[in-house]
Amino acid sequence: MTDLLFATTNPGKQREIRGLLSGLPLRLLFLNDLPAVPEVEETGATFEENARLKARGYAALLPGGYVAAEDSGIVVPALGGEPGVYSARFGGRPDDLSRNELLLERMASLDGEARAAYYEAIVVLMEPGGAERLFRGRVHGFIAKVPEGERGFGYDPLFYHPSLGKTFGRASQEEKDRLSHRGEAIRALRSYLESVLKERAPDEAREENG
Ligand code: ITT
Repeated sequence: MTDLLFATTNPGKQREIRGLLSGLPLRLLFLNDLPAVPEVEETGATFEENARLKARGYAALLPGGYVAAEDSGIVVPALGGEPGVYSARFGGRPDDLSRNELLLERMASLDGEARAAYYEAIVVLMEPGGAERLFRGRVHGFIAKVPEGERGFGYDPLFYHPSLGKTFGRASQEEKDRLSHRGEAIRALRSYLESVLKERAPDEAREENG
């Protein structure tokens, strides 16, 4: 079975990606499944640049297999796009709880439409032949005034989705996957992989049968 290395160490992402890719005829690996590897620095100014940096930087770890990386974050237009690409290290704060506190502090004087926010995810896939493919997802919502719920990870207790009528922190995994930036991007990756694996399958079967 072909390997797909999804180059992330974030446990929340890993859990969601595993669920969204389940059942594919691929062996899914994460960075923690490999011996210690040097971290690729995320020096890009956009999610797309960082996703490409990570996918290219980790591609050599798995010659002959697929390597994917995702860069994502939450964007608040009223804060000039913050936290954006700095979502994982917003204000230098060390954990989700204190980053959420900082976001609430920064938004203390904002109401209504000024609390609009979106999550974005960019996934880059490096194919065994060296080709590079990009998949995107975005979900719009608002930053709640207080954290609600303990599900999900990161900014989920603050991310209120209007048609769901609750924060992602209160949503089930199925609800979040259906609506989220990651759900959209990984479903697009999944259908691409399904199509290439289907094309490859007859060739491989011929080769195996001699
Ligand atoms: P990897 O680079 O190893 O994948 P990371 O956490 O550093 O892990 P990013 O640089 O892409 O990944 O940062 C993504 C951050 O954006 C993440 O740490 C959260 O703070 C936030 N984020 C992204 N998607 C989220 C989601 O679905 N729910 C909550 N927060 C999310």
